[in-house]
This record gives sequence, C-alpha cells and structure tokens, in this order.
Amino acid sequence: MSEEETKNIIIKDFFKRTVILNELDEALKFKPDTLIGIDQISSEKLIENNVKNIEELAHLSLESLPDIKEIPNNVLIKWVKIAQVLEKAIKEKTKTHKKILMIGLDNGGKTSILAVLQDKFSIIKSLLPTRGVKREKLDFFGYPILSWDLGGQVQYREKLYFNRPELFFTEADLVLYVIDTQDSDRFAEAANYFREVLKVLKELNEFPPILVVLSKSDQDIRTSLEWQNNVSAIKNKFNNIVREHENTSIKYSDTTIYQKETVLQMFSQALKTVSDTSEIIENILEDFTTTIEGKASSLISMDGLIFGSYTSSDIDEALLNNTALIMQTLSNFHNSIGLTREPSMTLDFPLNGFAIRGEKLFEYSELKIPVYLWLLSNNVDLIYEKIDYFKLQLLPLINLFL
Ligand SMILES: Nc1nc2c(ncn2[C@@H]2O[C@H](COP(=O)(O)OP(=O)(O)OP(=O)(O)O)[C@@H](O)[C@H]2O)c(=O)[nH]1
Ligand SMILES: [Mg+2]
Repeated sequence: MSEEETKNIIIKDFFKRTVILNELDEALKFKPDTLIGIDQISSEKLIENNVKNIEELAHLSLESLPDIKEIPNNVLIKWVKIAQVLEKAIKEKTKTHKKILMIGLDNGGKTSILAVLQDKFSIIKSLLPTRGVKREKLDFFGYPILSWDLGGQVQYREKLYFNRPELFFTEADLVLYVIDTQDSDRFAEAANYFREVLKVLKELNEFPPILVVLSKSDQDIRTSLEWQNNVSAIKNKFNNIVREHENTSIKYSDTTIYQKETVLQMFSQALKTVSDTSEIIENILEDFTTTIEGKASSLISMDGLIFGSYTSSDIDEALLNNTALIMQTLSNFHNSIGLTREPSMTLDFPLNGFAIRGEKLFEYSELKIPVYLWLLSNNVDLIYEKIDYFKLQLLPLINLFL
C-alpha cells in the first residue's frame, strides 16, 4: 500500500461511516458532526458560533474558546485537539522518522536498554562499549523510529560530539539521558556531561524533551537505603542543573534490563511526550473510566507501548500497567506456541475486591499489532457497555500517535 493510501485509511477512521471522503483536502471543509464523537446538535451550536467546519474548529484558540452553553469546555477542548491533529495529518505529506538520542556516560546501560527493547536479550552479555555513534532504525511499536546511541567513552564525548555538535544534537525529537544508579562514584561526572549537553542544545537552539533514565534499578536493590539515597542524590544534582536553564524541564524514569516491562514503561512515558495524540487518548480514557466507574484504564499495544493511561491513583496505574504488560508477555508466549490469541483476558483478585480485564480493540499499522484496552475495576463487565463507542474514537488516534 502506498503512503498516500495508508494515510487515506487512517484519516477515514476519524469520520462517521456515512461520510464519503474522496479528496483528503476537502475533509477539512466538512461540518463538525461528520467527525466521530460530535453529535448533530453540538455541531449546529458550533456553526451558530461561526465554527462552520473542521478547519475552523482546529483554528480555535484554546485560550479563548467560545462559551457555548450546550458544550462543556473540556469536551470542546478535546474536539479542537482532534481537529488539529487531523489538519496536521492531512497537510503533512510524509511521515518522517522520529529521532531519539541516547546519551550518558560509558557503561551506563544505553545499548543494553535498546537491546531489551528489541528482545535481543542474548547479545547483552557480550556487548562491548559503543564506538562512536550507532544509528539504528527500530522495528518495534509499528512506528518509524531512528535511535542514535552515542557511545559514552570520554574520547567520543570530548573529541567527537562537542567538536561537531551540529552533527549529533540537532533535530532530536527526544533525548534519553541514561545514568547508572548504582555507580555513585560517577554521579558528578554524569551531571557534568549532562550540563554540557544542555549547554550545547541551547547553543544550537534545540529544546527536545528530555527523560532522565535511572538505569540499573534492579529489583533486589530498589528497597535498599543506598539505592534510594543514590536516586535522591541524582535528582538533586540534575534538578539544580535544569534550574540554570530556561525552556528546559526533565522527567525521570527507572529501568532495569532484568524486567522488560520497566524498559517498556520508560519508553512509553518518553514517547508520550513526543506524541501528537497521547493527550487526547488520555482524555478519552478518562471519559471512559469515569463513565463505567472503573479505577484505572490503559491502552497498550501487544508489543508493550502504553499509548495512555487514566487513573486517580498512581498505585492503581502501576498495578494495572504492570499486570497488563505481564499478561501480554504471557499472551505472546501462548501465541508463539500456536495457541489462539484470546480477545479478552481477565484476572480476578477477590480478596482485594477488584479484577483486571484486557479487551482487544483493534490491530494497527502494517504490522497488525493488536491493541488491548485494560481496565481495573470492581465490575469489569461494565467494560462492554461503552466499549464500542470509545473504540471508534481511539482507533484513528492510535494510528497518528507518532
Ligand atoms: N545490573 C544491571 N546491569 C546493567 C543494566 N543495564 C546494563 N547493565 C550492564 O552495564 C554494562 C554496560 O552496559 P552498556 O549497555 O554497554 O552501556 P552503554 O551505556 O551502552 O556504554 P557505552 O556504549 O560505553 O556508552 C553491561 O555490562 C551491562 O550488562 C541493568 O539494568 N542492571
Ligand atoms: Mg553502548
């Protein structure tokens, strides 16, 4: 299928079935209620307020939205964002690779993390220090991603990257700065390198989102006081450096290569900051979860990308996502030995008064990756009351996630 045809199909999914779409460009001139999720009455109210088509909806300013009694503000915001994503998708002709930079001292764990992400477990024990930059097109998650793994040995840092920064640090969509949480002797060195990286990015006028990856957070040491002190020390140092820079903020995520799900969660958190549609997906999940009185929900691809989650409690979210990722690993194993993939999976925890259910919603990308909606709730059966309605809204957003 050509890129144009693929795009046509993705865009069609935003519209109600009855809408006939011939030319992509004309879609922006359609009335608001041609979009899935916008009813006719709301559409008429929008038109009365001079928002006659999807393009005009996309051009509304979120800071000064019209006050329409019949349409709650949060709903209108969601519609504007969907219209914006749609406009961008229609006007941008080609889908380019997202560039992700892996930076950090030698021996920090960068190459190992990339190996885990691609299930290349067997190469980890024989990995050598990366010589210079290793560029790779990654074939996971069904999205085009280009990783630049910048070997961290001092000769490359000093003689290569900082000598020709424009070759390495430009046009990154995302920076993962990896630091070994077990190597406290080198925290100061890691912080200095981080400061240099921020300085160079600023000089190049580049401000990609940055995630600090707290690597080697192995399960057996996470509860030790020493490890916890190490993490506090790192955060202190890094937060202080960030404070010296305007336009820069960072987030943290810990990983261990011995639990793939930690790597998947870190990567999902990182990609969410780059995604065009993650925020809208999370709004829809919020809507869904509250409608059926659930405690938490997540939308996760079978290869472990968490598109979005909603919960009012971080513990519920961790519980749900960890359970879902492990259940999916199990499902992938079953699939690999020839069992049919179950479209619905439930785990009961009666003593704790809840259950977790995963429901297959659809498959996306040419790789046909299944996507499951996971719900943590006292009554997971309620998932069926609204699932079809929300499924229709989620599908096109998944296709435009990156
Ligand atoms: N305990 C533990 N060891 C890890 C973990 N991740 C990586 N390692 C080990 O750390 C060492 C260095 O890993 P690499 O992935 O080669 O580090 P790197 O950041 O790519 O290093 P350079 O290529 O020199 O920049 C290897 O011996 C890995 O097995 C982890 O999560 N836990
Ligand atoms: Mg390496």
